[in-house]
Amino acid sequence: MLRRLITTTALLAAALTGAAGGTAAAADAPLRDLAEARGIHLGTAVTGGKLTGAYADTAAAQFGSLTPGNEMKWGSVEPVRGQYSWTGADRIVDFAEAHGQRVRGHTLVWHSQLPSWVSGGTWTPDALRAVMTDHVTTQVTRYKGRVHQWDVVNEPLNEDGTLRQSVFGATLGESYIADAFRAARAADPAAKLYLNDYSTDGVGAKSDGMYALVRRLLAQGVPVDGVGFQAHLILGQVPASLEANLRRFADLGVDVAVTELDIRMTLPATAEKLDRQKADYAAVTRACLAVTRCAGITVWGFTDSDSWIPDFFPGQGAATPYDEQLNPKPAYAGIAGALAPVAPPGPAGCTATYTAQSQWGGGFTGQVTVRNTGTAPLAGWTVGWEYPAGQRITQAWNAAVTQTGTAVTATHLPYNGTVPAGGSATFGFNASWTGANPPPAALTCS
Ligand code: 9MR
Repeated sequence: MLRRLITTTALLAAALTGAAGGTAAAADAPLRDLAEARGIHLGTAVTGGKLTGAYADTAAAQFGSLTPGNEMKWGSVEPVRGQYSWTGADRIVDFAEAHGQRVRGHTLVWHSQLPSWVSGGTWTPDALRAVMTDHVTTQVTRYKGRVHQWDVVNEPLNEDGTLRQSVFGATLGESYIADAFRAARAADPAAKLYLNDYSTDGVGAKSDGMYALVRRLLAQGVPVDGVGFQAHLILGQVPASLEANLRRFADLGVDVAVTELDIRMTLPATAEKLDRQKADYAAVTRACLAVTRCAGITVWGFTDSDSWIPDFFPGQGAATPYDEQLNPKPAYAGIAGALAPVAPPGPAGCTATYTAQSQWGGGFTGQVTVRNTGTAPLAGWTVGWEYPAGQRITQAWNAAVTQTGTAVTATHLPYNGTVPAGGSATFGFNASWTGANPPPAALTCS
């Protein structure tokens, strides 16, 4: 949990300024810094050809990780068998390095955006396996040490969780996944290797299929380091089980990441919809933060002018955190707000003070006030004192009070254990006395 705590006071101050200002622009700590301080990476997909001017400035300033939207796909890098073209991919990797950003490599083996010599070829299993592992080896070797995470296999499953009958699945069965991961591991042992898919964000048939697949692969010793959840979401429909789903995969012993986040809406975007989107972006961010093995979040394009949504879903759009003019939208503030620094808990502490209430022949009523003198809430309290003159507790309220000889111990009840910083709780008791009834010399509180 320590990695979730902010240590930089400057960031805390910046975020507080932002919150007070209430606008995205006022949150002057960039998303990438807010995210790093909370132990995750915040990235974006980019289009290499647009990396100039304000687009480049925003991508560099706000995001700690870049993913080529298309430039590392098989069809882009090896359009002709054995002839590689790295220009587009290099441009993004070079840009990332120049701006202290990581690179998520996307993607090595996918049924879509394949060159026609692969998708249209007639393959024996051995020939396809050789071509695939050559491709993986060549690309991962090319960027060895420069790509932090690879989506080794993308979208391997059908909606019902069964293996997609792509050219790879149909020709090689599930074994192609293991072979691709092993080739990637051999080419760059330090890169984190991910299996990535869409519509696996919440618990359901497809994510159950993915879960079973990851278990099988791990059981075979296949080097799967992480599972990517694309999270192409619809306004108001962040799966309620997102966090639980991420956690169940993490519990298998792999990292998880949100890899292609966007949240689309029916156009036109209204203030109300943008507000809803802000809450949705915040919810996804919180889900990742809540899962220790969630490595980060990548948005699939940071500006609405660079989003795939309008082309693929006519009438839908406005899916990213920036508008087409590169102004931050409420969604930006949703992410920033969720990433806001968490103040570390201050020193805990409490004091207890005794007040005599009333006294009569042989009996008396006392009251004790517990004060939280720390800067974090008390999650419970115990008060102790001595009655060397022989007083005996006979009855108590608002605390469980026990006495052993002269030692009295009072502990909170279920309803009054939580005491906010600066707050107090009070309990009382009746006791008997003979001879003398001096007040407690000192009370301890812990
Ligand atoms: O953002 C990509 C877009 O520019 C392409 O036209 C599209 C073609 O399928 O691919 C987009 O990215 C996809 C990603 O690579 C894999 N998951 C789904 C994404 C959206 O289609």
